[in-house]
Amino acid sequence: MKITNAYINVTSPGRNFLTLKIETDAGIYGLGDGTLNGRELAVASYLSDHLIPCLIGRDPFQTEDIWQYFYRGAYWRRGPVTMAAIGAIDLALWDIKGKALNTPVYNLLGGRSREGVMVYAHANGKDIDRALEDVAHHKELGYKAIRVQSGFSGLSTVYGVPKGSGRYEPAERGLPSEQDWATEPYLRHVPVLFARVREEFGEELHLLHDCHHRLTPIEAGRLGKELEPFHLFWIEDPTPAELQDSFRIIREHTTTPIAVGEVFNSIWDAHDLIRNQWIDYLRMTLTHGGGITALKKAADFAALYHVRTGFHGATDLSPVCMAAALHFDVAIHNFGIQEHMPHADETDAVFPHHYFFKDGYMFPGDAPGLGVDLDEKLAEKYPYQRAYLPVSRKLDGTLTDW
Ligand code: CS2
Ligand code: MG
Repeated sequence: MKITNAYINVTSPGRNFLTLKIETDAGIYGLGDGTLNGRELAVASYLSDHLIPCLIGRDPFQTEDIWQYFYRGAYWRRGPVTMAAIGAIDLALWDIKGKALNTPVYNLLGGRSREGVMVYAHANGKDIDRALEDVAHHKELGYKAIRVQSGFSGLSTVYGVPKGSGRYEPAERGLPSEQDWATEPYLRHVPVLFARVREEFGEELHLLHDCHHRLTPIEAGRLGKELEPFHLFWIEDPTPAELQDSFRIIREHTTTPIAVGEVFNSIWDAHDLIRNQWIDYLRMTLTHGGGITALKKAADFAALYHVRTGFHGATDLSPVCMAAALHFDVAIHNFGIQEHMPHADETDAVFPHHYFFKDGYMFPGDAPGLGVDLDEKLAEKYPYQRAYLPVSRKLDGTLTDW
């Protein structure tokens, strides 16, 4: 089998997505998600102008050699744009492989290790009472695990809480908005929030919280310790992870489990975190981490150190990435949990798929390949509109981590 053509599709059904389609001389095609929220066109150019010309004529079954060709062959290694482009190619090739062998991709990764994949939902509110209402709503929908974020007095906008009544969408059209941040009221607020959630819903519900890179290591240690009575499933991105050694400090102060990695694009971003057991869950996702070929190696390495997966699954990863994640999640042994932010209806219409949600779990479906498609005609109705993630400033105006 040979690759005969490949092209990108940029569409915006509810939000921007970049999809790669690879066609073969067997009439089989594969899809890959290359979406990099706020930088989609950089990945589009990296694919169209640099990688696709080198793809034509290759054997799509050679997932390992093609991965190495684009990783080592580029000379300039790693980075979110490069690895999202390689991730898109890799997902499309695994899609082709599954279709050609007439089997779901999970069968190429060891087969099903479990029936369904436990997922977690996002519950949020502008204050604790609203957040509790949203927890109740998602519990009603059947979720066994819920991430809880809420606003608190002193800040006009808070990460993870929609500004208006609409859905929380991590990207806004137009230039980046600026949001305020203040650590001290946040650190006072979060333990109160989770005391209320546990009081209202008891101990059974898995609770998660995203600190979104905003604390110093010792602040994260303090928060983790103060949350210990509420037995969280994890605190996420407690501190920026460029200095992996920061997590040693957090670990010395708390037993609250730690998840990190949605902004990672290489196992080298997590190497020390894993081998020192400074984290409990790796959040790297297939698109941004270089695809199934890369993440299978990362997950197997993590398994040696009791680290499980907890893939990123926000709406800025397309249904192609979600489908691939569910095939991966259902197969690997050290699966932890999968993030699930349901896409907008128009997104699901552009990306028809076999995966489905039922009673707190998701199932990849049994279609050959990844079990997701792209309705290119419908996609044309949603032209790309540049959008950005917000930036964040402390109350004194200092730019900080959003
Ligand atoms: C968040 C994301 O889902 C999460 O855990 O951190 O919503 C993140 O803010 C966006 O994916 C950024 O594009
Ligand atoms: Mg996050």
